[in-house]
Amino acid sequence: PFSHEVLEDPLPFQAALRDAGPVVHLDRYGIYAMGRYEHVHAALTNWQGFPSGAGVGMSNWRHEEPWRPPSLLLETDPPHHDAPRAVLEPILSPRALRLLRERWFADAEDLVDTVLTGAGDTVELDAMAELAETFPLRVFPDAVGLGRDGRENLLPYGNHLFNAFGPDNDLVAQGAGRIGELSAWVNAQCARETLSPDGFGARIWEAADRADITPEQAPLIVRSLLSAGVDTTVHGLGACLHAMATHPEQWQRLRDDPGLARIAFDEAVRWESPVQTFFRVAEDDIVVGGTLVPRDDKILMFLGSANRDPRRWEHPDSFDLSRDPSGHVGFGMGLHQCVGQHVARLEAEALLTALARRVGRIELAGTPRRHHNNTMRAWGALPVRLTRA
Ligand code: OVV
Repeated sequence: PFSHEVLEDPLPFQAALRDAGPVVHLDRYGIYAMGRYEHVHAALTNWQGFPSGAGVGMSNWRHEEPWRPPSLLLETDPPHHDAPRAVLEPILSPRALRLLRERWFADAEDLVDTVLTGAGDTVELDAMAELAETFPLRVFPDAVGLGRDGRENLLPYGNHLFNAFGPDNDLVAQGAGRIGELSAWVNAQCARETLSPDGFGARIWEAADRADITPEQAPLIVRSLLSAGVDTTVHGLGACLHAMATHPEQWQRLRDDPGLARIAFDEAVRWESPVQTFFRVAEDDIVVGGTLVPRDDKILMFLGSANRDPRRWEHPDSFDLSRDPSGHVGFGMGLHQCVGQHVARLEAEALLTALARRVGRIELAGTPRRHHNNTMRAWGALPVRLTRA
């Protein structure tokens, strides 16, 4: 699953994985893998049987040292998981985000106006660089409370982190040279003194004042925002823009009813699964669909494959705003399900609404280029032509 051929187009591999059985052994890595919705969903909602505390990447921290201090959210199990999760959830809740909604919608309109300015009826641009990256990088670091300097470190840090969940291959080697410097910057942003007093980061530190978490836990929870909150959203938006550029009838539907923006984003997350995979470990010998998974072995949960499983979805490969995408596992499932999903949806809703108002047509203006990452399904370049409404 981590070869460049599969990263370029994972769909044939995913179909083969699902058809081979509920659980498949990948001899090359000595791991198990699940590709069907039913079993992925069941495993994700069984944290006792398939815990996260041995890491959610390929390497098993019962036997190997983690490359960075583990995440207090992603890479832990109850009871340790619960206080950090309980602190972060209300900070990122739909209710808390109501305060950001107007500003983010205005920021999205500004950005779309800027990219359309000066052009005639049409403008050609790279939708990754100009929209999918620019918008999250404009609104999210401000919301966390970061300073101005060094924000360009966020994407390469996340890119390496998501590569590091996979095998120790060329992609990890490419990122290894800069990761010391990038980690030092990220870690410095998590200190109380570095964060503005009115962002998500400051809210996390206030939880330490209330002793809901310890002062040692606070910076690591801020680190989770910076780790999981940027690349994921960028590639979720990229997936959505690519889907729209290749499905003009769905773009028209969104233009006719911008209230579909959230459905459009979730359908894009199902269709593309920007986060393709996470691992779990077998707590004990466990039989899944007739196959024994031995205690301590790592199992790859193929979220992207579950989201395209024809056993669960009608016409899984079609991007269709009339389907109900809820139940997709693109944000995970169970007690680790993405705590930032409401932030991602709000960013998407703001950008898609602004585009739907001003852009009559979005179409490919060249061949898009994939960006290969061991965990993310991503575009490196997405040349599009926008036609003013
Ligand atoms: C979901 C996710 C991805 C990467 C990092 C983290 C979480 C984290 O908590 O650091």
